[in-house]
Amino acid sequence: MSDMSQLARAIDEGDREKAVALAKEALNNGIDASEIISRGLQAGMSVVGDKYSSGEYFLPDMLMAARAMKTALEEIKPALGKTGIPTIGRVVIGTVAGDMHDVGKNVVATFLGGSGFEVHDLGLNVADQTFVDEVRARQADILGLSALLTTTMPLMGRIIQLLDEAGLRSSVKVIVGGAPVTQDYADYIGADAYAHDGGKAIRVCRQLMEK
Ligand code: B12
Repeated sequence: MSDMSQLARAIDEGDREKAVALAKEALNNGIDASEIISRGLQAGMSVVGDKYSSGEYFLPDMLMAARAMKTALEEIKPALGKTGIPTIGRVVIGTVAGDMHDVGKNVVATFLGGSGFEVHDLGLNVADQTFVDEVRARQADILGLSALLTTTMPLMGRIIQLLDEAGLRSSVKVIVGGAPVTQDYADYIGADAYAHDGGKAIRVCRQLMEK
């Protein structure tokens, strides 16, 4: 009998071998692949996100969990058939132009990818218009903008303005983050949401999808 909470715990512990073995066992026991992903892998990553947010976990814990998740996911992928990995929503994310900081953005992208979002990471130093073009091309539900410098932060407001001018503002939720960014600043530039770290970003993005 496969217990999805055991699989979630293996992800939480970053135990790659155990996660793969439990995922295989669940498949052999006839459990649906999408259920293994949502109730096992994604559930585990949500716990990791919360622990990271509360300061119980640090970056290496989250990276080990993400690695365990990725390997177990590879094991399950063939069983998903044509339906593919079930996705909660489509996210386009990147660091704004002139900003070469991408460690935090990568954490957020990994967390969101690991918790069931389809993530299109545009990288760093991304031109304003590229965000707009990619939101349109990918039909993104959420746009994530990262800025680590006080000098590049204002570009997030500019991108929101460009989305508006392109007629895309009502179809995409914008979430902003980065060390100097605050909830007040997010409100000031008209973003839909702000998250202080990758763990919170999972919860906030899930809430955005419910709206
Ligand atoms: C590493 C680093 C660099 C590296 C970046 C390497 C890389 N590939 O990212 C390098 C060496 C390139 C660099 C360069 C510079 N840096 Co620098 N850098 C840092 C440093 C030490 C750590 C940043 C980091 O990786 N943190 C770890 C991650 C995990 O945290 P995080 O980025 O905050 O991300 C988390 C949250 O903010 C949030 N988040 C982040 N993005 C997003 C996006 C969304 C959508 C959401 C929801 C959440 C979210 O979730 C993340 C995960 O939990 C910071 C200091 C600091 N404490 O922040 C300075 C810092 C950001 N740098 C600074 C400066 C000044 C510079 C330089 C101008 C230095 C120089 N004179 O050349 C250049 C600028 C280059 C450029 N054009 O961007 C200043 C910025 C000051 C300011 N107020 O603007 C800081 C604050 C250092 C300081 N105290 O002076 N830097």
